[in-house]
Amino acid sequence: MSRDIHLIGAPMDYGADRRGVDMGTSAIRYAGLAAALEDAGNTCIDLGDLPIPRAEERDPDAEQPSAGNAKFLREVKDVSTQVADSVDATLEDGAFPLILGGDHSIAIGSMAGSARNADLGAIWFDAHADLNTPETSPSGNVHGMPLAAVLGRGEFADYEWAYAPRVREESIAYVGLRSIDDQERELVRESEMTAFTMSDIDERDITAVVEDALEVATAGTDGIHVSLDLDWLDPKEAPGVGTPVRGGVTYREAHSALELVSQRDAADDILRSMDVVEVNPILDEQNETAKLAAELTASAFGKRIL
Ligand code: B3U
Ligand code: MN
Ligand code: MN
Repeated sequence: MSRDIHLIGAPMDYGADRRGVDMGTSAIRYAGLAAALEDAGNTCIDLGDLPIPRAEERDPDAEQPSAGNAKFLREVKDVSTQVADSVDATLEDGAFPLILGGDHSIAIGSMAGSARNADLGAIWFDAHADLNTPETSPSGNVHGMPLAAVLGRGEFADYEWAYAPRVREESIAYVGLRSIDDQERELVRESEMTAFTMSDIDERDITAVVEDALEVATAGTDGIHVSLDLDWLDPKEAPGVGTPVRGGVTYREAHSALELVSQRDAADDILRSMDVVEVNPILDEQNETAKLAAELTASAFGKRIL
């Protein structure tokens, strides 16, 4: 499936604890993403970065909307709205929105925009469940909450910029979970989402797990969102992330997973939007994690060895 891809940069770090993830958009571009996508048979237009004020420029006295323990909610709202509008406009143009982060809070806007005019499934490639609400979050960092936000859980039910009613829990599949907070574990267990942990990958292998995840996300939906958090990979492969967790997927497993997504897309035209998040160049080694992000994205868009 050859696609007209529009790159949307979201240099966002208000959702994470550590500075530097805002530079992920530049690092992934520098790693050759656009050329890799074109080599794989797509066209690619870079829409540039959305205007997101740097932490140093914000007004610390400005009032924040109340949402328990969620930090920088005003900034998150602004960025989510910008991302959602840009994703929606790209889809209206008949192009494919590929959003570069930035921390994982940008997925609120990616999914909210992608689900404005469609029933949207999702595959969440991540070490973390990202299902905390402001009430359960141990950190207050919104990058640990994007799924709760689009599902309208807790206080997010009142935020029209976050809650995306056309994303249903039963159409979301996690792949590769291995770090979940205590209260969040209960939320995942009680939810209608399908959660494939690293143990499932150990037992069944990546192919079987990703095929099942594709079934979950495509059944009864108009298309799927793929959210690729680079901390999904083992830190040996992807050191440049803010919250590394040992025991992640290998380089080969990661490519294999995204190739499966691409093969299914070639057959059934399932992909609607994708984001690539949590690359932190300050913590990276020689831009390796950004290069990996670019390579894996190319695999999702048709790159093959032969
Ligand atoms: N679950 C923790 C940690 C975390 C979530 N996502 C990332 N880290 N990248 C939290 O803060 O909610
Ligand atoms: Mn995440
Ligand atoms: Mn993560």
